[in-house]
Amino acid sequence: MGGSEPKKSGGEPKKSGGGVKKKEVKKETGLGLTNKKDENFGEWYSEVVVNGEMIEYYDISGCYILRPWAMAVWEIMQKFFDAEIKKMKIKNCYFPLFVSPAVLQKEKDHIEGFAPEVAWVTKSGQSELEVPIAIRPTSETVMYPYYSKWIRGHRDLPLKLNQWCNVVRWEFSNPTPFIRSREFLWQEGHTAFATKEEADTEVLEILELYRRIYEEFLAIPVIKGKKSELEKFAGGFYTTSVEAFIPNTGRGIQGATSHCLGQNFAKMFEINFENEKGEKSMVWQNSWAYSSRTIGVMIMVHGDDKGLVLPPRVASLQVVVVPVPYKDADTQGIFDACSATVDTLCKAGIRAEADLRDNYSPGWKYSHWEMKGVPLRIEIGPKDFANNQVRAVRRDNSAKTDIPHAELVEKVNQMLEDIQQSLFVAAKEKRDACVQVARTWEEFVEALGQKKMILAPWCDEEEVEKDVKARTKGEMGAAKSLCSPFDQPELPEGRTKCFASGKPANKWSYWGRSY
Ligand code: 86X
Repeated sequence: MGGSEPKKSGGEPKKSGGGVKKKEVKKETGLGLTNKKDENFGEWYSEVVVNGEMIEYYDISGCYILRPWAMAVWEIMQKFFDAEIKKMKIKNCYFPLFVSPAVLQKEKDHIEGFAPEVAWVTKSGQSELEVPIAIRPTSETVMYPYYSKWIRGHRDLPLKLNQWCNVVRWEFSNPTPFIRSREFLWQEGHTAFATKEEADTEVLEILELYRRIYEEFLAIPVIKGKKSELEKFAGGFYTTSVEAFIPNTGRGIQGATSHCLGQNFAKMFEINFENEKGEKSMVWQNSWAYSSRTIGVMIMVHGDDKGLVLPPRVASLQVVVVPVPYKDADTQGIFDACSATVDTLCKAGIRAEADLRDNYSPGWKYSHWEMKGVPLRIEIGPKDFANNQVRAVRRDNSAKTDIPHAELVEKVNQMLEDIQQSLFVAAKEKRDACVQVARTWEEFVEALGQKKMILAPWCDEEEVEKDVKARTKGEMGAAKSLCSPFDQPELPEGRTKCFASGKPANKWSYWGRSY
């Protein structure tokens, strides 16, 4: 199992771990985590993705099996995003997985830096292919030749396409399930407009959908902003992103990107049209994507020492109902009450199931569903049964509430809402506690050492960012700019100095180590 490359953390499964005590607990129940989130984050993560049944490790390093429990989260987000982009008149399509070398090379300027990550098919059976074929790392070069063909006049615009697909980037630095894998799932949107204004508007509309995926579905606070010249997509005009933060590692993580490509690709691929005045013009393009990385961020932000914690809106199972029979109780009555409870909840549109297996104890089932992160557990024992009530236990804070059967749907809906909200608030408080304003280099270095995300006034010069990277290089990786937030604190004109160069600052920017 696992790869052959050396690993830093969180990447591949480890054979052993934990002390004797923890192992004993594990033996008793067959459940539980041997690593604690705050003590050994990387190991905790590798363990939780497997024990929570999100991932199975595969025999190719950097490739992971997405189990139904993870795929369901992906599909819930997909359903939302797909419906929203359809409202924007964006249409789905599917382009081939394979790219000819000639087409891949067309965009050689920005491919150059990426070339080592491109995977190639060189053989069929035992015979060498005459021309090796690349596997798409992204689809600009695959799609844009056909944009050139399909766009002739202004009536062909805008052209707004999206595809849900997999891409392959043969990464060499420590692979981590969901966060950095060699194959991943994403949607990639590629749109073409007659005017810059239309393109600019769409960039922000899509970015808002990405914010909503993180904040409203995954309950993760993000910062919307613009990437620096060094960190933007080199082939594009400007890059916007939503940035999340992982408090345990003190690293920022790019959540999704929405690029305005300007007319760079239109030039390369000759995507021209005749405008209303009969003149030849070049289209303005955007591209945007979010990937299965979203799921990894969710696990890292919300998971705890008992396992996954799924926000209700993305949980394929929102409520698990567990019977708690006693020797001399009416076992059949309790089991029937569980089934009836599930029926009532499902009819109200709540995703609920009963765990009626008779070969596991209630305690084992509690641990199992806690490990899998189900937001709410309902227990029905003899006393609950007699009183025509159920006991609800929240996954996020273990709070217990007795609910009379008559109020079941109303109360459960309320609790799920509440869990969703609490997870967001808790994540935001934790994130905010990690944000540090730094006005000088000394403050910056100190905050970086404390695993903070740093908000600093900056002169916005590329050379200065390169210098920051060079000066912070080390075992943990260099610091870089994460984004310049759209929501800018006040910056007194001419009186604020850049934290790194001492030159006049012209914007606030977030900085930190990142994934
Ligand atoms: C950059 C840019 C862009 C469409 C997006 O971020 C949104 C969706 N694409 C992707 N990028 C590359 O262009 C790239 C190219 C090659 Cl050849 C590669 F091996 C890796 C890459 N990684 C990122």
